Amino acid sequence: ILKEINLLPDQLIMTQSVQLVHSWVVQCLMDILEFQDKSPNDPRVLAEFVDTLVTIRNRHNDVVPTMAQGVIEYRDAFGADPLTSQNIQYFLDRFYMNRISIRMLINQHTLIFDGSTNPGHPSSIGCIDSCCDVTNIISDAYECAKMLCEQYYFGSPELELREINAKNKSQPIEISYVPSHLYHMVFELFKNAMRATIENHETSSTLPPIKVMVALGGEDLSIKISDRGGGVPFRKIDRLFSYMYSTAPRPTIGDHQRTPMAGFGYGLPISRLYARYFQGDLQLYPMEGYGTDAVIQLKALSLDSVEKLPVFNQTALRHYKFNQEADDWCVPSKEPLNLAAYKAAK
Ligand code: W6P
Repeated sequence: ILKEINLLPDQLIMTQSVQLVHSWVVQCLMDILEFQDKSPNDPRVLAEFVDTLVTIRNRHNDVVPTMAQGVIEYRDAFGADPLTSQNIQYFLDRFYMNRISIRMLINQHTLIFDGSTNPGHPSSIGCIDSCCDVTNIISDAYECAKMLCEQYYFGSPELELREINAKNKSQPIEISYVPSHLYHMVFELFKNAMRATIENHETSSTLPPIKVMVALGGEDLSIKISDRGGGVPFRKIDRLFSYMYSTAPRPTIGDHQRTPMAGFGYGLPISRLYARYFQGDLQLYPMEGYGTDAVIQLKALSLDSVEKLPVFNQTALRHYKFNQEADDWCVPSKEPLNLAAYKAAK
């Protein structure tokens, strides 16, 4: 990742924010290297290692808003050209995927080396729940989004939740998963769905409910969250996932008290990374004028849920170096529409 940071546009690397994040990454590498000659069998070394991991985790708490600050500084100074946007998108998807993985490993290690088991969650090993109750987490995330929504808008759409467990008709839907990841994704989608619903029904007295469908099949667990918030033009969907184009207000670093309702900017792309991290995905299907379906696909089988990580190789390098090639599809709007009129005008 350090190598990839160095391939970013110079003016972005030079921002104070990216320098800061870079220094954190370097420091963490050095902290970890301290342990290369120490014995993992010595309990004091293990305790010291847990302390180091906790220090590392805390040091990186504000990476996302800090990087966002750097991108905003760059965008304000040099504009948002599609090429740089593509580079930043490629980099941040990989950088944040790496971060999700490392934080998950740190959490796993600190929870397990803590020595105690979690009595409330006998099916959990560290942060992995082998019987993660999907519907339960969806309801919790809905309730929390609803509270936020009511603070902002003095009202909130109802939830209509349906589920089908095709594997085991009468059983609750359970998969092996990291509950906090699932919560993060559905919470983000609920905030967006609620905001769209309310802003699209400002003049009406009733709010259409948010409808959620959960299905467990032989391979996939699918969650569809449908709102009637008027949708988004299909052309603009990519921007909702863009680190550069998402019109986030300047994030306040260190201020975790006031989380904005929706539109922090990085909620959707990072939620999609959580889904992809265990080989799933998150997609939006808008119907402009009506509403939006947000669909999360996850692997139902733990054997399929293997982590997805970036590797730095020639292909990655090429993404940073040679992505300014010509388009291999024509752009119809830039061609003369009516050749006769075009000639007459000339
Ligand atoms: C919208 C925009 C959006 C993003 C994510 C999830 C749901 C929705 N609904 O209108």
